[in-house]
Amino acid sequence: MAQTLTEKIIEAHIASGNMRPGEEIAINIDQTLTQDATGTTAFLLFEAMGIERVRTELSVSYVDHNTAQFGPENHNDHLYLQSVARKVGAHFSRPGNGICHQVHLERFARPGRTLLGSDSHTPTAGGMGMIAIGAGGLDVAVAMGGGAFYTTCPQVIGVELRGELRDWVSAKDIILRLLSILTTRGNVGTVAEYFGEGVKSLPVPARATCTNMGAELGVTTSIFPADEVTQQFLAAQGRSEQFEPLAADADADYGPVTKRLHAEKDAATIENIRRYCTGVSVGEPDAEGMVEVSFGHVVINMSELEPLAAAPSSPGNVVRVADVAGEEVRQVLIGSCTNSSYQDLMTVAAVLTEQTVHPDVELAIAPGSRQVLTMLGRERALSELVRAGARVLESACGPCIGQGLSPAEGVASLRTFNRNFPGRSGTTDDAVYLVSPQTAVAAALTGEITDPRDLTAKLDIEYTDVPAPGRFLVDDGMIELPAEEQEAGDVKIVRGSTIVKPPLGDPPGEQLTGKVIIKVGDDITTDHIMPAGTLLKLRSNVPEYARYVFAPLNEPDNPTFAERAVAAGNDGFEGVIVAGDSYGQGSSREHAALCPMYLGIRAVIARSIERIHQANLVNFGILPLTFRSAADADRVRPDDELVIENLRDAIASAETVTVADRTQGFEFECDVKLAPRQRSVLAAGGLLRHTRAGGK
Ligand code: MIC
Ligand code: SF4
Repeated sequence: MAQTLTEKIIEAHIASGNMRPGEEIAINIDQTLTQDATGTTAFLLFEAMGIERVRTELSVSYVDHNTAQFGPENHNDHLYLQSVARKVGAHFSRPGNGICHQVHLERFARPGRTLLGSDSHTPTAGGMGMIAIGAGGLDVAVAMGGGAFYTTCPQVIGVELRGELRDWVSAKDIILRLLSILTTRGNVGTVAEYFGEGVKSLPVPARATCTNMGAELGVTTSIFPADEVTQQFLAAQGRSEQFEPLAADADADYGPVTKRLHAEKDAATIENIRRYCTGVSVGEPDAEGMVEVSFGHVVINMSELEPLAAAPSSPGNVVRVADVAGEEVRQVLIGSCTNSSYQDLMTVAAVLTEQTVHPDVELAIAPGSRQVLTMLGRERALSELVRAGARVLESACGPCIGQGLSPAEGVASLRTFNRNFPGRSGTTDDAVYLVSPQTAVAAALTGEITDPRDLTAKLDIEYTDVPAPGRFLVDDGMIELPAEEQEAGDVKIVRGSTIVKPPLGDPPGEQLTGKVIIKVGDDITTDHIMPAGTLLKLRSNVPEYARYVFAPLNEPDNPTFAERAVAAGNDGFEGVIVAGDSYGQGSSREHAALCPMYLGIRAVIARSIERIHQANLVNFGILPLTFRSAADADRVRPDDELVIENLRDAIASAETVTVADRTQGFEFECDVKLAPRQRSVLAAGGLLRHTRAGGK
């Protein structure tokens, strides 16, 4: 039978299960990637599993998130990560070497392989034709130890690219268009697979922009075929021998894909699906106004694309740049794992040549890797950026994760990043637009949102096409190799006092006697649950970090979420979080489960939960449940006492469970959407206990 590329790679790596979409499968993992903000916990958990050496083909530990180093915490983490990598057999990419996804694409990503990374943007490497999936650190630790990765066999959504991008329009506009069609919700358990005659016109880093920001769709991963363009990229990186041509079979079948949408609230999305998808059918609204929309595959004609932006404050809030043009801009930031490649930054430098940044705009640029930065220097583009007035930042995540450069109050900030969740920039009520490098640099010159196609008329700037380099500057001097196995015993692991062993979960009791500690609405991200920014340095210290769970939602003069959870625990209750649709969007940070678990949270009841977060909840022994009806979700209130009887039986096998709201005196049904292995993990009190007890 004809297969998609996703199916081919999964089939070649399947460890257990049937390849039927929706069923649980386990896949063997060739490579892993960790970064410092999630990696310290991942390696501490790896150590706690009692495995001495990594058993993958390649494991790379990057330091790119926490590089500001206010206080000793960050450097303590770096030294721990460097020494533990040496000992257990992982490569170590030193701070300054670049953002994990950019460096991995340049130096390690390989067509046909599988990669599991403790960062939600791991799918960046899908631009190279590999299956690259983001997961919690504990899942990555298990994979480093040679364990398979358990997930739902995905349904493959086809994204056909036709035509060719016009001048000033870029890969960022492709993924923003896709976000306007598929949205940030309702794509759990799917993979976006690109195909079609348009693919060949996109260089690998442009493909990686699309697969990177695919994370914002909530898909398991995104993937491009591996073709002559991939071959050329690998050759230019000095890795020709790693090329393998890969594509879906010509007659591979995509779809049909079905989405449940609200006939009125999602009218614009339904319109986009009609416009950009094949074989669309829209059903009749049910009692709640929801309709089933199904389609064959997405078709994006790149020749018709125009510059787009994700307006504040969601990556799914896509608008035409032309429609917001003229809005005043005070800050422009170019970088992040989405748009910081050599070609991206050379394009920016070409626009800035002989120009000066608008006097009212601050422009900062973070090259994605040391390779990009040194090449910009060699081409004299770096000096042109600096001359034009750009502030050049180190090759790291920096402002993307709120590490500095927070915008002033009430001003628009244009960023080439992938997330504009409220407050993520470090400024409350921020107004962050996500745009392409072309649109970003246009605003840096004009001081207002500008369609970059207008630059010629406005400033007499002609479009410059930057070709893919025939040879990248390859220097792996900042990637340390691990100690040989026989010498590993002599390596001493450096443990600063701020590195605290993560707590273990507990097996469930006979009954859950819970209290609702918080009730939140739709689209709650892990940035709401466990904010990063200035708190990021607390990642290796769960008791400290846990004080800030749901910090952005705490109300002044009232007890914090952490205080309420602890008080409920002292009164004999287990904590419950009640949420709306798409709970746990965004990052892979397992602290959004680990810290609530530390505070006594034992269940999350939501309308729907995103994939990585659902897995993290299970890994730390928190029961994820979904409301069967919107009316029940509306009715439950904060502080209500909720009881689930026969909890262990429910975890073992139930498809639904009855929750008694003792405060209001009513009962409601929830779905228990757990794969068989997740049930065993929960019964054991979390993945660490499950693995220690010999579980797979
Ligand atoms: C992010 O972009 O939110 C992060 C920071 O890279 C996270 C990982 C983390 O929280 O450490 C992610 O995307 O998974
Ligand atoms: Fe770093 Fe931002 Fe990419 Fe996350 S999204 S890995 S914080 S650059």
